[in-house]
Amino acid sequence: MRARASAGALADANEVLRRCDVLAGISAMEGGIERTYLSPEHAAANAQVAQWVEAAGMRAWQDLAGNARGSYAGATPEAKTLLLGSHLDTVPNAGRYDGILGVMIAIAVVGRLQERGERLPVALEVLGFADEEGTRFGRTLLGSCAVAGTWETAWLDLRDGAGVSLRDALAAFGLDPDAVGDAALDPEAVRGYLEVHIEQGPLLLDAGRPLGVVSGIMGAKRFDLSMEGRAGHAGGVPMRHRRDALLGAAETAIAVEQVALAEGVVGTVGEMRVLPGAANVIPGRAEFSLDVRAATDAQRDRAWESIRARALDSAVSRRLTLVDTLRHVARATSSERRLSEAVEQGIRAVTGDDAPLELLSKAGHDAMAIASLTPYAMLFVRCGNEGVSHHPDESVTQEDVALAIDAFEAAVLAVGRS
Ligand code: HGY
Ligand code: MN
Ligand code: MN
Repeated sequence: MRARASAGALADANEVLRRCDVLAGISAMEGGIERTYLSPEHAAANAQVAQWVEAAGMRAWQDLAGNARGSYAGATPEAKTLLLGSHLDTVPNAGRYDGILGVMIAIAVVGRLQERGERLPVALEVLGFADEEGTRFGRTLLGSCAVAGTWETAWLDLRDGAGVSLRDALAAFGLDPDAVGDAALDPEAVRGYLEVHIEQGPLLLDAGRPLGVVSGIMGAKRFDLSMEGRAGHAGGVPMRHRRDALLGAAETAIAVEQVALAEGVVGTVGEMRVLPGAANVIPGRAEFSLDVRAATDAQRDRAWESIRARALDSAVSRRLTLVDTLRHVARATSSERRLSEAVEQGIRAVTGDDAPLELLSKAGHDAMAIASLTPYAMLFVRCGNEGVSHHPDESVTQEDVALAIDAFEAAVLAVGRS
């Protein structure tokens, strides 16, 4: 099976990739990509996306949560709305396609309908979600939760690394903190949600496939953990008298890997702070993150219990105090069968692959939040460079993006006309 993209699709892909490069240049980080929720870069990216949204024949606007939006009316005013999109925010030192590619492809597909003057029995709404990663406030999917109707006012008290509350950051961005929840859509008015995203793993690459369909998204929990011991002189305190907080944290990080391998889940300690943080002082305190994910919520929670037990053993043996705080929960979700069949049909049509690869996503996506509002399906695009993501080496090919645009258009038309 050797898929060939059309010349038109290659040109569209070229423009999509160019736009990803433009957005990569809107960054708070010197020499890298970082764009976080309610930052000046968020505002600049939304302004740039609005220009592309209008050029594609949509009404460009920003919703009450700061998501970039594009509205393309259906053939009749009472038409339901099919949601298309992904996210525009990034992790620190990010790749340029995670989230952004999906928004650019959604805009490209609507642009094709506009060029043909085609209206569907559904309206189309492109959403560029403002905070899928949770980089600034630690809780992810804030933009898509607002649209899904699962926004929690308690989140307004979340604070970023500089101590700025989400409430103050929303107000400084020009949004009304108490109105964010009003961004919620009416489930009755929505037809479904389709998202294109890079795979962020090596499976499509290893299988020699440009595209894949997503069966579901792993459930995730994120925790803030701390080990409290006693700081002391790096020379004067005998080894057996120490209550070294870093060693408790390090033993816990090793336990995360061992439990994940034993229980078939994924676990990551991505952040760690050692206090007071001096070469000649025994660490009195270690603060670290834990991200644990699994195909089912029960499996995820069992793994957390195993990890917590190991952390507690380490704390007791080292006379440390362990504190764990749950920071984020996202339940495991499955894509919807008929929407996924439309995505599969799109993949078959453009690649000739009569058995498209189906993948469970270990990465989280806005679709898991939107699943509370309406059913979803996702189209994955092959990642190059061994599937690396959340890294500047994140890569896709023009050919695969061209195939993704054609496949996504086919899926949107199939769902929109059904
Ligand atoms: O963490 C994730 O899986 C996603 O990239 N936010
Ligand atoms: Mn990401
Ligand atoms: Mn993403």
